Amino acid sequence: MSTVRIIGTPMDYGANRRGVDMGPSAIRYAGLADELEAAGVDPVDTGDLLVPRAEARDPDADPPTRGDAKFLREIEDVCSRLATDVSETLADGAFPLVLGGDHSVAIGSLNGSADDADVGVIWFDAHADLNTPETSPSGNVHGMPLGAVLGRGVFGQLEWAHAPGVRESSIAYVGLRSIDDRERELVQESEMTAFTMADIDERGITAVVEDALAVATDGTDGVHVSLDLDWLDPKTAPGVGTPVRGGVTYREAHAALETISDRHERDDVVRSMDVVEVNPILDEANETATLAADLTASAFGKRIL
Ligand code: EXY
Ligand code: MN
Ligand code: MN
Ligand code: MN
Repeated sequence: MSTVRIIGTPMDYGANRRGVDMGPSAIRYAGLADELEAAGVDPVDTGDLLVPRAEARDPDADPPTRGDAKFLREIEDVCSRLATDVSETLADGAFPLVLGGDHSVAIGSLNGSADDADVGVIWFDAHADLNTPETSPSGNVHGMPLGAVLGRGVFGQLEWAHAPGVRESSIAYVGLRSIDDRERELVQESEMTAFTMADIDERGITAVVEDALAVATDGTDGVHVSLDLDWLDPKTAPGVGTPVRGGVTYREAHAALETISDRHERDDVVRSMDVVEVNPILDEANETATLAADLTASAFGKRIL
């Protein structure tokens, strides 16, 4: 039985709304470990990474905005430690499952996963998350993790952020529907593959995810799956900070993660995963965290029969 190491990363420095730091607790409370056991894996919860409270920041210290990225120093501190935990988990032969936290935690997960490997990425998200401090309209780093790992803009000089083992041509978006104007150009000019909601409407989720798997496995040592809960329609996943209408349904989301796990069972292709942007303050009776736990179990092989 394979061991899944759960690494909680209760960080909200990258988001524009507070509360996403409670995501790891909410997902655990929703029964993640039991769900994973039922899926046939051995979950080992390593607890939460220490994330200093924003309120404990010394008000006389340098301002938290560096360039046009808010809390970049704090995010560097957390992501550097997370990268070490993820790469050690892989070296121990276990599977790192990172619970966010806002999506900037993926800078740490991907730097850890691609520490010593070429890693493909499947990015389930309403958003492209490809900004840099130079292009971001908000300064929120949760809109920048892919820009960071690709070493775009100022991130090219930041070793903790840039992950050279992640190549543009090995990244596939699934479910895009909210892109800034500048980001649209960046996606179109890039070598990334972008499957939008329109592609899912036209072709169906299973065919799209199979194509995304083909992109992310081609010439790589394995795949990182990044699941942003705002990928789903807000009617199904209300507890997120940046909801966008027109997302995937409950069934489409399950079918997507089941497609990933079917492929993984055949070829052992998935090496790491993060589940991010669950905001319990904005949720309805832990519905979004419960969905996050459920979808994660589907990714690890839970089935109806
Ligand atoms: N593109 C916008 C920005 O960069 O501010 C919104 C980003 C939202 C990111 C969410 C978590 O996926
Ligand atoms: Mn995101
Ligand atoms: Mn998003
Ligand atoms: Mn790096």
